[in-house]
Amino acid sequence: MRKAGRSEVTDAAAAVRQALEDAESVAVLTGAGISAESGVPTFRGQGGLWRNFRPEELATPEAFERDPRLVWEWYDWRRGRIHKTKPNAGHHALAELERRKTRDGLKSEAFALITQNVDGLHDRAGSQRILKLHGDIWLVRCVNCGAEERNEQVPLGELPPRCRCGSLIRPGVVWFGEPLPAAEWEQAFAAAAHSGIFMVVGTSGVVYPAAGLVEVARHAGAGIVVTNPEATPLDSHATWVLRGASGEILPRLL
Ligand code: BV8
Ligand code: ZN
Repeated sequence: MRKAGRSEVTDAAAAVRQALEDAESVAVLTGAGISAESGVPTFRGQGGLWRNFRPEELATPEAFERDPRLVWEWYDWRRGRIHKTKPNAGHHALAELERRKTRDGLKSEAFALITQNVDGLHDRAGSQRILKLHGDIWLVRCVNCGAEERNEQVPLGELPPRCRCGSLIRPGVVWFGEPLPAAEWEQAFAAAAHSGIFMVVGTSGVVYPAAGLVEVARHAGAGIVVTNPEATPLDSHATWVLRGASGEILPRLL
């Protein structure tokens, strides 16, 4: 993919800005890349590795079954990293876009933020309608009695944490091989299927079914905007590709 020069991005950004203005409904799919400028390591970029493990090796029920303490050491380390960060201009731009699209109290479906991220930075940036497809690192759940609570303690202390009922507590995230939460998936699917503009920000587009939402939107006739400093498999579906960092590109769309 040819590196678009500054002028091409500006022209495309102008076209996207107009399309966002005109769109009846906007849906956005974000991945780890939108949090990169906040200092949260992405999964597949540099720094995505921890003690030479790949995320696919630790973010699974089998890994937790085999060594719950090791998996919790990874999550405790990530919680500690995320705890120190704050939302960046990209997160804030999406919260502002939502305010603009829903300002006239238009139907709340006018805007949907669909995220694969578990870091909670969209919440802290003030986004309201957030569909968390892969859960939330600040939620913990008992594997036995299902008791779920928000836990923002950093570090967690005794690992793995145990529930009052004596069973193991797990992170409230969706692991590989696990189904996505049904309600969030259905709402995300509907948002993609009814979107006029579908934005894809900071995702390598390799994890399904989340990445499949782009095709749902395209089949529904949505304009597809991909924002990423690198080329991704989703670029082939894009109406516009804005090559660059989301913290720089998204504020320029407002
Ligand atoms: C499911 C939560 C079915 C945990 C995550 C073989 C065996 C088993 C399963 C499969 C298989 N083949 C395919 C599958 C399906 C599997 C899958 O897709 N695997 C992939 C790896 C091939 N999917 C699943 O298992 C899903 N479940 O299919 O269930 C089912 C149905 C019914 C009943 C039973 C089962 C569940 C997937 C969810 C996994 N959980 N996370 C945790 O966080 O610990 S996925 C993980 O990857 C994160 O959620 C992350 O968000 C996600 C995707 O990664 P990205 O967000 O894209 O991040 P990445 O690092 O890859 O890319 C960052 C991008 O940002 C890059 O492009 C970079 O260029 C860009 N960037 C960098 N800087 C910036 C930037 N962009 C903008 N600005 C910048 N400044
Ligand atoms: Zn319990």
